Amino acid sequence: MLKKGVATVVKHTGSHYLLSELPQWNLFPAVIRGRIRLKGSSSTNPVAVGDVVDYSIDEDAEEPMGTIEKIHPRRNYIIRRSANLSRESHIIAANLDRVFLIVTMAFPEVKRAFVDRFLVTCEAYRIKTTILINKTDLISDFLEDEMREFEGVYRGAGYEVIEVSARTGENVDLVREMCRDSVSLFSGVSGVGKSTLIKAIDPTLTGIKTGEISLSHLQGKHTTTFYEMHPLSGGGFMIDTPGIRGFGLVDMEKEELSTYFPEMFRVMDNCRYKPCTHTHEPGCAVKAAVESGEIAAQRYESYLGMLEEENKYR
Ligand SMILES: Nc1nc2c(ncn2[C@@H]2O[C@H](COP(=O)(O)OP(=O)(O)OP(=O)(O)O)[C@@H](O)[C@H]2O)c(=O)[nH]1
Ligand SMILES: [Mg+2]
Ligand SMILES: [Zn+2]
Repeated sequence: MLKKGVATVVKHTGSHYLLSELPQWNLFPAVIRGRIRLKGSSSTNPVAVGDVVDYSIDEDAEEPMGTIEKIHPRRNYIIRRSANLSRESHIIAANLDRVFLIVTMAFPEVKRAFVDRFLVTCEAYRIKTTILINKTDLISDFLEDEMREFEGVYRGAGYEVIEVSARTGENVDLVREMCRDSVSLFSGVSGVGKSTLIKAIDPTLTGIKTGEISLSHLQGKHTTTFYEMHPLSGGGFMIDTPGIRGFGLVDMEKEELSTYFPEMFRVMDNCRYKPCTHTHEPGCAVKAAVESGEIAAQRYESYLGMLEEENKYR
């Protein structure tokens, strides 16, 4: 008999998708009917983990394989440009309640331009984002200063920054609590400990692979290769992702870019000219806030870098 229903995409294996009727966890495979295309999108993946879809499945078949008939409109999503100067984009995941951006102070070292790009994309889709500084068990006196400075910059901008350690369990209970009753996503470069942290949050999750840090490059080895949602025994669902190599912005008007920097958004109402690019205009409140130290110079420079990059694409 042909059964129809609504389910959430929890994994894309390359050849097919795995679906589950959340909040139930009843995995079954499915493929896309024909060529579902996102209207006007150049995305390389029409269906992403977290997508809610209509499906049909012949339950009497020997090896039932569902068909994805339709993708429901997305509440939000995270998208990045696939490679530098490419027009193609990749949807990382859709319909998220919260994103955790995982960084480490060393092994691998945090790249702030990457962090800022990532945060801008989350702001553009109004996704609540929390920064986790993992591997605090490795923090030495030298890194301690850098960590305090990092925290100052991002807390100052308005973000929640939490120190965690998958190894010692520091603040793991807190993160587990934040994940309850929601769909969350772990993102960050390879080797920051995304998969290790998920296993710390829910030790019953076996079968999640973690990788060593390459000692010659002090980087991760791209251990996780698929986007995959996991049910957490403490409640909620967590999407583990492959380490991101680079993060290009997609679909952003130059005029709106500064509104995705919360600390600029707070003061830009006082700029003399509107719209203001916060570059050359006299009476710019953002530039004044940078000069007074209220806005971190590093964040402002990231903003200028993104503006510059947007110019290249147009
Ligand atoms: N000292 C220390 N090491 C950690 C911690 N968390 C993770 N690691 C180590 O970091 C390395 C990489 O961990 P993974 O969980 O595979 O990293 P990942 O972010 O999932 O990496 P990709 O899947 O490649 O994107 C492993 O050797 C972990 O044991 C931590 O809190 N402290
Ligand atoms: Mg991983
Ligand atoms: Zn301005």
